[in-house]
Amino acid sequence: MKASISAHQSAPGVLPNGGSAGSPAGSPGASPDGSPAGSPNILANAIRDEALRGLTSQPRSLPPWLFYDQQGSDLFEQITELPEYYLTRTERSLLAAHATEILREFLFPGVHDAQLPPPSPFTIAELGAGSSAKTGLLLQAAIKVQPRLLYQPIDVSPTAMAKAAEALTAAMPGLTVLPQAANYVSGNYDLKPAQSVAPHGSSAAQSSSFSASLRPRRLVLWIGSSIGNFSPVEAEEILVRLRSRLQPQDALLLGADLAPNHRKPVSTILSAYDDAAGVTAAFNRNILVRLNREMGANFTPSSFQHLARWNAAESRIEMHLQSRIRQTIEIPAGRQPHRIPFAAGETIHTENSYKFRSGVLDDLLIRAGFHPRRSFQDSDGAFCLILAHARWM
Ligand code: AVI
Repeated sequence: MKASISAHQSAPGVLPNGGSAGSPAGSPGASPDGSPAGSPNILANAIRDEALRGLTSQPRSLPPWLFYDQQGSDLFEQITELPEYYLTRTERSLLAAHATEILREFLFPGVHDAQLPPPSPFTIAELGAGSSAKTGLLLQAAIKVQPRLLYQPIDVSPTAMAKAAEALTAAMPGLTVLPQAANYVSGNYDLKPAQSVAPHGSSAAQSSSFSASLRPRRLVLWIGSSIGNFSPVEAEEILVRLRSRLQPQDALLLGADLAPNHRKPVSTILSAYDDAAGVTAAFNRNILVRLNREMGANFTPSSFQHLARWNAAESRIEMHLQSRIRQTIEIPAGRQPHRIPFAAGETIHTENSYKFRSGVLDDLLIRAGFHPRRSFQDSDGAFCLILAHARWM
């Protein structure tokens, strides 16, 4: 069987090559995937508008999608390998341990028989797929169930997806990868159904009854704790938009970082966002480097200190850049530059990363039209994968 990569025609809301670089795997996005879509000019204008809006408001802020230029995406990849950043490796080990069970529950919800009927044809899609780093584990298990499989990664970065598609198809004969360059936050993406296939050797009459019971299904992955980079309201909107594209029997696999507990204290979470090697600090400051390059701003990145704070009331890590000194930043604009004064100690809020209680995730999924069926957690209760089917509505 030959593996193949197909290019998807541009959906509305597509970032051209040279737009924002790869969103984090599973990610990314956040948005990492909240980045705007359109031509390079639209992107440049969006950077300028959003950066100016955030920097001139009180408290000052910058949108986290600005992290992910090429340099920021590379730094994020390094973060995922840091000893302190438990999220990626924990999610990867959950996928490695439970891929078969996840697929079984997706295809045969609530069925515990040892003998299972042939499964419905299915496809796998992924929101904010980035480099699809962990997805291979699930695809490998899926291809054992269905030797010809369609995988539809959706991401703002065509380059990250193209690289991933090449590696995945080389490793998995029978896999077709159909990348879609789109911003999943806006909901402008397309989820292709699997082809309805009658089991081999069935008659025409049998195949029509099979196609009723073996309705093609879609499994959509939103993993990598990307949900954590959105406010609860935004996260629910993204889930509602996804649900509106699904049929009952389709399902979502959600990967989320969990709230602190006695085995994962706040200090563990804080270290994941303030590592000893300073990679997260460089990732945070890179946003200023990007504004200098792309808007002609005159930030001195080293005059801003990286801060990671635990906000218990909101159950989230906040990243800030704190001005070490009193200073004024200038951003060119026509004849008069924008002048942005900073007091010593004043911060720019750059990112939220929400940590969830599992009940909160279940409630969120139910409100968005899903039925959470199984949750998989590591032994420290640090991270979870939730499989949720689209509910009848
Ligand atoms: C992409 N996202 C899930 C990461 C997170 O953990 O919130 C982004 C990140 N920020 C700092 N470190 C990693």
